[in-house]
Amino acid sequence: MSGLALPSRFGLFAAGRICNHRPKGEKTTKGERMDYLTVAEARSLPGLRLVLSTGTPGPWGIAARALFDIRKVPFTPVRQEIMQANEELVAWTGRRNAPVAVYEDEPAVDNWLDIAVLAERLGTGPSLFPDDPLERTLAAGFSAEICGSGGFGWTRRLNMSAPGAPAPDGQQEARDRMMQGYGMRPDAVKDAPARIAGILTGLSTQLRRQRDAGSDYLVGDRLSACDVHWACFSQLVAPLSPENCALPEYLYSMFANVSGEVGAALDPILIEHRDRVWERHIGLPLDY
Ligand SMILES: N[C@@H](CCC(=O)N[C@@H](CS)C(=O)NCC(=O)O)C(=O)O
Repeated sequence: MSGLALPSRFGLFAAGRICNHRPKGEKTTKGERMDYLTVAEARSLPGLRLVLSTGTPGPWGIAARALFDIRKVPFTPVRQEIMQANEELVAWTGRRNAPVAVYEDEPAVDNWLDIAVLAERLGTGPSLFPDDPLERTLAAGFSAEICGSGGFGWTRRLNMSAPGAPAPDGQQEARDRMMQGYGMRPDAVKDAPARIAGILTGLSTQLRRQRDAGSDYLVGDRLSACDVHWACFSQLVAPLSPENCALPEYLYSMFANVSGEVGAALDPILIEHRDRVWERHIGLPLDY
């Protein structure tokens, strides 16, 4: 479908938001519209199919969506159920979780870098990577620190989801099982705060340098994928306001529960930056 048909709350950004298929009109738990096809409905369709977790603003998925939107790549959203086996998805893509991007009959991709590169290749909107090779390396490095295995998102997930942490009703066991697949080990939980704080400090140090040099962005003088990655992943330590992103109560308190060295490393410049990126480049409110 065309972005022009979207509700006006998307504002100017609607012109760039071009999911090409929203046939079902399903409402999410917070009543916003983000319509997904099932795997069975989507797998034979042409174009880009983007598998996303329904009912949860998983930062990897939200970032993938934002990158395709910014590059103006139309996609069909496809449903993944968090913590579930997602057998049809596995049969189609070899993946159980989200996001997964499948373009035409090409192999599915699920890694943050492969997804950003696919968006760059298919799209026509502003580039997601700096032109200068050294700046590009730095930008990819920041994205790796934010999204990569052992990075900010990965480690914060361990930090938030230690056994016994809040889970949706009756889903404690499923959550703990899922977390085994995301590196849950006692030593990983113990070491998580220092790792998270270190990454936050790296990002805020860079943002201060950039601000002193007159730039609003992490690298160079324009938006890169790493800015979008930080904006989307920042929810894990500083949830967007309920007006901008309504979260289930358990998720909001989990995201907002920062203390100790993580809290101390949460420099306001990190939040100013992510608010600017959401407002200027991604668009609010966030539906999911
Ligand atoms: N494939 C991604 C990571 C994806 C990921 O961690 N997905 C999580 C996001 S919270 C997910 O799908 N969780 C729900 C589930 O496992 O069912 C990457 O390698 O960059």
